Amino acid sequence: MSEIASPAASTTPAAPMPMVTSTVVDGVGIIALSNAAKRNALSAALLDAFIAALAAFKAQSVRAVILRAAPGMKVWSAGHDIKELPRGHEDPLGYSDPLERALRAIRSYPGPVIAMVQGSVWGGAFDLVLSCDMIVADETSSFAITPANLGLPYNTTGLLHCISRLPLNLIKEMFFSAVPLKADSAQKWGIINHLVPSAEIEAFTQSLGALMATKAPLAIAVVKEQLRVLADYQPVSAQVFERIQDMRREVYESADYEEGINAFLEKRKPVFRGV
Ligand code: LCV
Repeated sequence: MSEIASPAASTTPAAPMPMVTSTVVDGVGIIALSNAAKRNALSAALLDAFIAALAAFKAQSVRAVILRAAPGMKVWSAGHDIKELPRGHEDPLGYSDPLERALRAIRSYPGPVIAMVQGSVWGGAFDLVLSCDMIVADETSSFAITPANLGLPYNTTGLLHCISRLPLNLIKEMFFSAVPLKADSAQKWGIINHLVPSAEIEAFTQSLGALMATKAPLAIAVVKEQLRVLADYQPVSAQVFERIQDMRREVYESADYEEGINAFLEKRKPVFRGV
């Protein structure tokens, strides 16, 4: 019988836990955000791992994807990693920002991407779940968009994502108050497709994904892409776009934006002075 080598005394440090795990179950790709210590804050490292997992599913022609938090997490995602937000004189949500790249990866995936939400969703993570094709959530879910807590000028693409999904009065209340919207209100406003009890949400979401994975993938992909192009189509003149960028630059170069980030890092409430 071959000798079973005893594990060598580990001299090398244990490999860090992956921030994202992925698997395929009955033809459905499942990506779980797994950085519990940082409440799944959307750091460049986590988002690059997410984008890579999605690309791997695309290469394997996985027809439906579920995006979830690892089991047992009370926070689905704490939103953009505030520690990685650029400080002043740089657009905090520019085209090449890792969060924006992740949103585009979801919206261009040639199959349904279902956000399965348990726990609280914050800030840019709200944009992330809205960019998924549908949302299944349980009674513990809540949804908040929080630039007003940071003094951050949200970007036009993100506002367009909201406008194409939600009524203006709800968008304004969520952006201006930064108060989390609870599950029952999210269902009432049509943010979530299905409100499912915690005990049933995994099986429900898996069966929805598995059902869609049996349908014609080319027909689904072409409808998804048409809906993306049509929903994103908002003719804006160059002058209007430049004016919007000017207005946003004034905000991300403001003392309030500095104060918002510093207050978070110093774990205190921000004091905004409108300058
Ligand atoms: C980095 C974090 C974060 C985090 N970044 O746990 O929408 S916009 O425009 O605002 C956009 C730019 C955006 O998405 O901004 C981020 C918006 N997110 C938020 O405002 C949520 C900030 N986080 C929280 O309010 C709390 O962390 C929640 C309520 C999510 C969870 O509270 P809980 O008491 O369970 P802690 O606050 O103790 O956080 C645990 C660790 O995660 C880090 C936080 O700094 C702490 O790290 P340390 O243990 O090193 O202190 N963390 C949490 N959120 N967005 N890091």
